[in-house]
Amino acid sequence: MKNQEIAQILFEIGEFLELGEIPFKPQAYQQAAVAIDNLEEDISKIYKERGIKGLKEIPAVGESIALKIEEYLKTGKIKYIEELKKITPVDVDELTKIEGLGGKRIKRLYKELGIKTIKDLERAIEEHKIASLFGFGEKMEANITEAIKFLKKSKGRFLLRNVLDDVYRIENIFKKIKGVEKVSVAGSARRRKETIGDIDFLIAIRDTSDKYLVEKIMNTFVGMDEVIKIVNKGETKSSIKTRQGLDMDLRLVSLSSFGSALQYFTGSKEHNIALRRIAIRKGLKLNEYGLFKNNRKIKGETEEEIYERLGMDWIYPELREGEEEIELAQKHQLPKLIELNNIKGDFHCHSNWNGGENSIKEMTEKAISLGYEFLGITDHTQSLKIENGLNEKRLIEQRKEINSINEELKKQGINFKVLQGSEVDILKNGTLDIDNKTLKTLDYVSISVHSNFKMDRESMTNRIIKAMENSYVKILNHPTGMILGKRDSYEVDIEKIIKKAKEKNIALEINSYRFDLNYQLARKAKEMGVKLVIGSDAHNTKELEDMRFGVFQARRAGLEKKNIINC
Ligand code: DGT
Ligand code: CA
Ligand code: CA
Ligand code: ZN
Repeated sequence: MKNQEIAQILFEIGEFLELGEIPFKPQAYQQAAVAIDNLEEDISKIYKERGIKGLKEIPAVGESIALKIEEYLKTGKIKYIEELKKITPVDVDELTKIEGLGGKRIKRLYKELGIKTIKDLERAIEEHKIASLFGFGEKMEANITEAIKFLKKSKGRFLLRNVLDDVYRIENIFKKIKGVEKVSVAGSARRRKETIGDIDFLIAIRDTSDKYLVEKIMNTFVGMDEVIKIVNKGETKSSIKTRQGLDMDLRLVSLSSFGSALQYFTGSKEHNIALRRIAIRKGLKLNEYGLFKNNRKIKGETEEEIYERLGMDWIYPELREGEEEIELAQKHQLPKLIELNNIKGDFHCHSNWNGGENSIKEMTEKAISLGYEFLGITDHTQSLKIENGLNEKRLIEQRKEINSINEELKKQGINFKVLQGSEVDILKNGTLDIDNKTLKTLDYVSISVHSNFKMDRESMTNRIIKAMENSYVKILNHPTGMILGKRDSYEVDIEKIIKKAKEKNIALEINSYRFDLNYQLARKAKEMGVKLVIGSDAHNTKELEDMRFGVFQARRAGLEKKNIINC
């Protein structure tokens, strides 16, 4: 789907317009961007079926924006943004990647300090000029400093969340070519790693000397809409760069080597090295072309036969990080990993009672369409003032709405239950911001740290432990505070937290948006006998589908159905 790409570009236009003195317009572009990002339908399909008129039916999209979308769908670019870039001296693309910097602030930094690039910004920070800017202050200067560091650290890697649908789409393009026998993504994307350096595709055909077919496949690859640069085009390997800046490799092999090539290019490198060593010990040689004995190929067509010949079970790609997976596979003790369809419901989502965009009813309908049996609504509580968090009184009102939806479902004979949870804020001193009398009326209580991140390790640990003492608490959300690609975790003794979770029978959350609790920590929790919960943290109906990314993370941690409470 082109939705995300288009939303991104409209958003950028909005940011550029912010820099000029054009009131009203920037918001129009940004509102349209949000609406398109949230669309369930494929925007190209809308255009194909209903033309400009269909586009204008999208909220916030008027004539002029609709025309730009049309231009993009037809030509793959929007001239307007190139023009804007030319007349704007500021590197908006780069600066907006800094968490906390939007169009308005970038504009002020430019107007008041002449900042055009991250380099300029770093210099200004060194000279301590940001803090003294009206409305910025010490705190924001510190935050920007952190954000720049963060950006540099994660440079060049993409979130799996932002590329996986493209991967599926491209796989389908290849599958449609006549003569293509097998198609798979390999590399870190197949291992479902949360960030991806580049994407590796693998295709098998019967006869690699079929020049016509080889040419057709490679042309299809380098001719895809999103390609802006052909890095290399050959007969067995081609590489391209997409408009987003993502690199993709395609390798073409014969069917008889597909298994060994898939194994090799799936990696990880560490896993491959360990596997090759085992082959050598058995007097064999393993490479991307096959498994060899005395230079004679004995296996290669499937991964399964290669692992089997090496004396172990086939290993899920998600586990191939060169840790304990090979030993477990040799002992036939690999876990049976959790799957998306094991998930019976979601314990973490938001409605329009506070930060969310959709009503409880809409969220419920979406959850039913996902095949769930329950949905827990966990709106934020009162301390989160910007999000209009719920206090005791509003929680009681919300209960009425949830009850009436449940009655309606029952009347219609639908086996589904909406639960009233709450994402209760853990205050600085470790108390919860909702009284026990009200907590008792909820179906379950989940708790989160949302403020005062900069505490020392001991205070933060004690703060969370104290909150976990409350006997209504069933779930600790995003226990480390990390948001992948945006924010590091706060200082905390996570082992102590895991122990406490075990003692109080509290589930720790794998958050599908934040990737908080990386796979190592989730695995540790499992080993310590703690239950986990996968939460989408959806703020609209579409984001409920992000559950799948939490499931990937759980699989990387080696978790089974029985380790996860929403199964
Ligand atoms: P990425 O792209 O940084 O997210 O990570 P990967 O794992 O996709 O790495 P990539 O794209 O460089 O290579 C794909 C796979 O190919 C990798 O997982 C294992 C294999 N591979 C690449 N280079 C080497 C190597 O030097 N030795 C071995 N044993 N395997 C390699
Ligand atoms: Ca890769
Ligand atoms: Ca690669
Ligand atoms: Zn939340």
